[in-house]
Amino acid sequence: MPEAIRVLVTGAAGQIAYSLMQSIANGSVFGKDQPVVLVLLDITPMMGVLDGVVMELHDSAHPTLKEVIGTDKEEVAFKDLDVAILVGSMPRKEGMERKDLLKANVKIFKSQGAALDKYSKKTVRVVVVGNPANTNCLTALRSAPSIPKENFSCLTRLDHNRALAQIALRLGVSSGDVKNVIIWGNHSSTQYPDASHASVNIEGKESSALDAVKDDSWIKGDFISTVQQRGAAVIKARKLSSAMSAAKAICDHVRDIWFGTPEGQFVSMGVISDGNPYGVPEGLLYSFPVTIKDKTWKIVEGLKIDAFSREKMDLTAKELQEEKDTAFEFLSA
Ligand code: NAX
Repeated sequence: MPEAIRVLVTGAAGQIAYSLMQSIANGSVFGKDQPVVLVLLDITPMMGVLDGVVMELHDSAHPTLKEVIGTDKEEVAFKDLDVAILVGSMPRKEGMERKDLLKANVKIFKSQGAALDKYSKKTVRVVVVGNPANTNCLTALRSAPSIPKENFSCLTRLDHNRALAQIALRLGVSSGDVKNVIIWGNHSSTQYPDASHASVNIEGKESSALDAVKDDSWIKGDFISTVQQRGAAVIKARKLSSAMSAAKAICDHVRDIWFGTPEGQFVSMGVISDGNPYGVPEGLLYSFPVTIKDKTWKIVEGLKIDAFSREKMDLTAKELQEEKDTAFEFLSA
């Protein structure tokens, strides 16, 4: 058996974490032979609830779960981490301005970034889920200067999976038959779900998604808006935000970081835009198509970008730039 890895989940008393932990504990993310110490962080008023979660994890009797630690202290939570999954954030409350929301989250992710810097392994892989996920990830990255920027990413895999599913539903195939959709930009309604590089396997025959769908107006219209608005649609129906699908997407994202992406496939992930990839301004945490090998992502190069895509990619970059500017005012304050 290899040495146990330490994996932190924040927002651990919340609904996404509740759906997520079984998969981490049962070996579906890091492998059936990889022991895991699961560290769970939430805020002090949630410690009673967190006790219940810890009890349930013990009661699940997973052979790969070496230890469970529930805490409200950052110095305990961030110690010697191999993986940090930052789910907890300040939710938008009624009457709250976007600026106030950003300010509250800068405070949380500045503090957690500093804790990563101080207590975690320099090899730690950090995945930010809590919204606004891209900008929270950028804040944490900025606050952890001793950890390589490439170790940080934010979750846009749920949007990616939603895009796969919409194409699969349209064609009557399974999501596993569709690959290489792209989510560009922000995990918000300005994101650009792009099917123009996707392919589909229908009865053993591979073709481009555009040729298989044969409906350009759907690809450029309802497909995009359905994926962009899917989170809101789930809230409207369930009266709660996506949790099961979000947890599944986190597992997909972290598993791909750990084991790499399959040959010939890329996935979407928010990463730093250093080097101006696809004309996206430097220093944004922007979702790109990536491949992953040896726990290191690489942005897919050379994809053709037409005028329609360009406009949508720029629009979501503009929103991220504005979020960044506001967040960094608070960061340096
Ligand atoms: P819940 O409200 O159920 O849980 C959030 C938990 O975070 C609560 O237990 C809360 O006490 C805790 N928390 C708050 N501040 C904290 C801090 N400073 N340290 C540790 N814990 C803290 O929300 P849930 O539905 O689980 O969603 C969690 C986050 O994921 C939200 O920000 C949500 O917007 C975001 N999402 C992001 C997605 C993405 O694709 N990036 C998709 C799903 C989800 O909407």
